[in-house]
Amino acid sequence: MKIGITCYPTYGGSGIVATELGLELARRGHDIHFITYSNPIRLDTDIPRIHYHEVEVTSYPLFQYPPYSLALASRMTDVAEAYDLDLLHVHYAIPHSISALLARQMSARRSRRLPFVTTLHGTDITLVGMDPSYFGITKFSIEESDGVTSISDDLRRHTLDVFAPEKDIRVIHNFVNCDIYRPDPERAGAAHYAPNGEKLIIHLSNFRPVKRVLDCVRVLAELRKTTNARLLMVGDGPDRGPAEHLAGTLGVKDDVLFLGKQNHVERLIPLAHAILMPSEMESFGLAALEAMACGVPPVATRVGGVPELITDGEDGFLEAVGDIDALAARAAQLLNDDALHARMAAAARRTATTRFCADKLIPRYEAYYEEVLRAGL
Ligand code: GMT
Repeated sequence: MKIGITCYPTYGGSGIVATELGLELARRGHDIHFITYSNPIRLDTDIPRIHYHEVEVTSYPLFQYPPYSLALASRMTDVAEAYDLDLLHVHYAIPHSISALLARQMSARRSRRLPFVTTLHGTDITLVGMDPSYFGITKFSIEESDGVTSISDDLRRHTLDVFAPEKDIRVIHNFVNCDIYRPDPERAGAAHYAPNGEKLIIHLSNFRPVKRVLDCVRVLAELRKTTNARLLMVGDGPDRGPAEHLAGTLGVKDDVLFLGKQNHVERLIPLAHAILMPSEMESFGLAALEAMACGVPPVATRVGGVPELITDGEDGFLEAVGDIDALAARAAQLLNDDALHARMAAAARRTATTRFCADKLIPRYEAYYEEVLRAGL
């Protein structure tokens, strides 16, 4: 198949899923055309069958907000025609599915059939889409999509309840490449971050308020009362400054290492003994899955689709949002009880490999594309 993929090319779960999906599909022989405003972060464009088409958004003094959605729709239409695309797959509803809808209509004028699949990732539904200024257009874009997938049952339920009760929405969970994300029993390189033999916990996110990164710092401060531990903070975003400030205030500045955006998180995650994901909301929790594939058990909050990934007490721990004491106690348990850690690390890897490896989930996308293509005939 020839597939156009659009996503946010920056750091963030939806862009990562879209990029990894494109790479996996190309490995399986499909021609993949990324249509975005810049090169997606994890995308190596010299891979066979991977193509990249930049969307240029021309500015003009009249435009206070250059109309990216329109430039994208135009580019989608042109790329579809030039490369004979079979369908578009857009990640994150706003504004990508509306651009795809326009591209479908413009292509029809040129006698080209161009169906599109929208994958809902989370905040496009639970936060942004709920805002009154985007609600109507989000609902419309879901209704008009030729196919809709959701990355968890929880997100599907929420979408049906709030946006589109009649829509057939397929759940295709997040996936991970289990060959790239794998345990490193030696934790080679950990000493660089833990020169005094500290145990490491890690947090990865885009540092948005929904991730509650300040809770990570509070948990570390609490954890250090019983455990010689350090926290690796990977990523960047609006709450990084406040988190750095809080680390100073709580007296743990030297034990919270802010590493910024990292291109090879698969090298960092296996160095940790646990991952911390204290989010306010998480439709799935891709970072936790990546860690589990590395045999790093998660200490997370019981929200959204997270329980579809983590079984509390077996392959990770789930606690209430904002319960710093409970999160710190769980992390302490994992870091101080080697037998428990070994059992949970193995269970976490097993969950990733048996249920969420790319080779299990990618064929579901392929089958869904075929179904969408057949449906319109
Ligand atoms: O978590 C974020 O803020 C990024 C966001 C995105 O769309 O880029 O992530 C969402 O998509 C991920 C991949 O499908 C999911 O694993 C995350 O759970 C989801 N984030 C939220 O629901 C907050």
